[in-house]
Amino acid sequence: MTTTDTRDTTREHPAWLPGESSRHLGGRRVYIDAHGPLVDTVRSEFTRAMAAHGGRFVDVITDAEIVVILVTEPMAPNPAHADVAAVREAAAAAEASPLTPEGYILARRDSVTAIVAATDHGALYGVLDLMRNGEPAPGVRREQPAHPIRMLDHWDNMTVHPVMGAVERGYAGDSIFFTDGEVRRDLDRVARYARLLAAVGINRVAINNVNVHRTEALLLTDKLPDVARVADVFRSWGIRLHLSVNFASPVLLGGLESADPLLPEVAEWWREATDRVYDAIPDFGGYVVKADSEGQPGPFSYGRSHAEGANPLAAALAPHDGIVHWRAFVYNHHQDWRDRSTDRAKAAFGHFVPLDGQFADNVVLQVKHGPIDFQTREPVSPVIGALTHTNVAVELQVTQEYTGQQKHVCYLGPAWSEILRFRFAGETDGARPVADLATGGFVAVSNVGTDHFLTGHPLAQANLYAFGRLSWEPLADPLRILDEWIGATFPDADDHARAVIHSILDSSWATYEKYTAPLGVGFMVSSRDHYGPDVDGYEYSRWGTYHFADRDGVGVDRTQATGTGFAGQYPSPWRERYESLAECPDDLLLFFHHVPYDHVLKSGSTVIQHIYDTHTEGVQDVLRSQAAWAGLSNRIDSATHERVTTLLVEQVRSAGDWRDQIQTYFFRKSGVADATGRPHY
Ligand code: GCV
Repeated sequence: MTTTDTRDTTREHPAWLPGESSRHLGGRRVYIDAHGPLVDTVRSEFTRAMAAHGGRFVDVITDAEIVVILVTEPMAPNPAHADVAAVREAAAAAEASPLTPEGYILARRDSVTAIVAATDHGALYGVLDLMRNGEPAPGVRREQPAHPIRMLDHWDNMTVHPVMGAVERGYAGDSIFFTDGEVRRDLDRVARYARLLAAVGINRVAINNVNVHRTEALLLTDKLPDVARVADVFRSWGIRLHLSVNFASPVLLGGLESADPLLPEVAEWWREATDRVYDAIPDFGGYVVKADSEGQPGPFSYGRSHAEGANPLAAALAPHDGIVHWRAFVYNHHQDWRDRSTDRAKAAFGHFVPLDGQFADNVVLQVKHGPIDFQTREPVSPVIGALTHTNVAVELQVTQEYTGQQKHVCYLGPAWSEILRFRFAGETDGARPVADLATGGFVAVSNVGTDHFLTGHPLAQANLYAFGRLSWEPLADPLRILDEWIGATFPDADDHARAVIHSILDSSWATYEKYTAPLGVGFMVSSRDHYGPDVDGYEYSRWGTYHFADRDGVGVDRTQATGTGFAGQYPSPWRERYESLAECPDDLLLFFHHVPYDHVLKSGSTVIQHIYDTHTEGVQDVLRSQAAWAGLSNRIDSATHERVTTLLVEQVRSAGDWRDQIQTYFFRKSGVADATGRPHY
């Protein structure tokens, strides 16, 4: 079955912005008193919208229906501006509490919409808000990002990698940046992607895979002029380009004998290479480094710590305002399954927490949200709570590696929201959520490719949208964000159609969880491609991802009392909660405990009956979604309807496969009959 459409001859789906021009900007009289490179982008959006829908620029503010102005500190009183109520109110709000560089105020009064910002970046974001959401409600609304770093990482390869393809863990066609070992000549699609990203507040993009193979290593040197072309495209949308680099670059590219980070010639190589990057790309964002992880080289080869490894790269970037994103995904991937003392979940804490305070100021430690690997359900990584003198970015995965690979509907906004709201100190007054601990911002792995819908599954666009919006406003309600996305993406859909789309997506993560690995135990996926069930697929492997099911019970004992001790990496009260069988939340029970099948959950069900029931329910949920979607056939565009219809057939098949294999596996292991009398194989 073909689930992606990589024809480049047709324009891709417009997603949450109108493809060519915004009808929200057209047909209006527009006054712009602002300047800067990003205001040029704003002006050209208005020009295109006016060509398509009418409207014109005016010279006198009192003639305007849309006003875009920059305010400075202190604000120069401009009597003409003060005559327009929307402007007056927006400017007063800006004066009362100064705008941050990317912030803006939207005000609407007497048929005039005013966008007031302090920089061209803020003005761009204000106009993009208007394009996405249409006219604001009467009144004054202030928007500003919670954090200045809101970034997407691409795992794109330049050549089709024999195992991983064009995009590692990509499910939406080929790379939009690279083809045949080169940067694409035609970057129109990148420009449209950049516009979409800016509209949800993304301001940094790393364009190549963190697994940096030989060809991709050259992006840092020989291929720089081509990288600069991509950076030019992103720049007009206020997005800085980053590169993933190979830690051994001084050897691979520079011909040095060693990449030992403490050797002066190695530090010098990084400085010179970095200076050349900035000659080509003055606003270059920095490096992403996966070191000593899954075969990538790193400082361990030279007996150096990760801080010693990161700091010379940081020193090379610092004079240019660049950042090193250093990934904390470091663990032993040659584990012996017989060895019960090693626990992959504990690895990152062990490597990085002792180094707290040793990283340079422009190093951001990029920590996956959970201690294992983007599973459907994991506890929040304790590393995020433990580092108090290191910049930490929370890494999420928009590409659905373990959550249905953009063949299954799985809206991840609610999952990310739980992570961002998690409080290591418990529910006490003043306890800070993860959203506040992310001093290095938010990063996610993108889900985009050359597919017509950008994301393979049209409804997977909602995940890209939600990541952007949550990185701007981490405590926003993910279901409100979902409705925003539906409104912007299906502008012509009636209320019924919008409600149906909402109902299919809102609980789709919970549904996916029901029919896959139970109660937080994780994996149970095919080890070949991480798609579909294979309960023992990783059970005797070297990757450290086990469930330990036997005839009596299932789960990983990570307690301090009798298990690996991982629970002890949390501060109180979570350390005690996770340790205690009675207090551990049901949805993480098998992540922390090995329990007998007749263990009674807080829900009142036994573990085995929960497994039987949820797997049946999960498939029923998908069947309901399928029926609901079928009812939309004449209510939304036919291309989207057809693609989702095809994918739902696959989701129903795959969910049924999961249900049958999981139920059968546990029935055979435990010998416990299903209390409802359901037959198992
Ligand atoms: C880019 C998981 C994925 C790998 C990925 C790795 C990482 O192990 O399966 O494909 O590599 O995470 O995040 O570096």
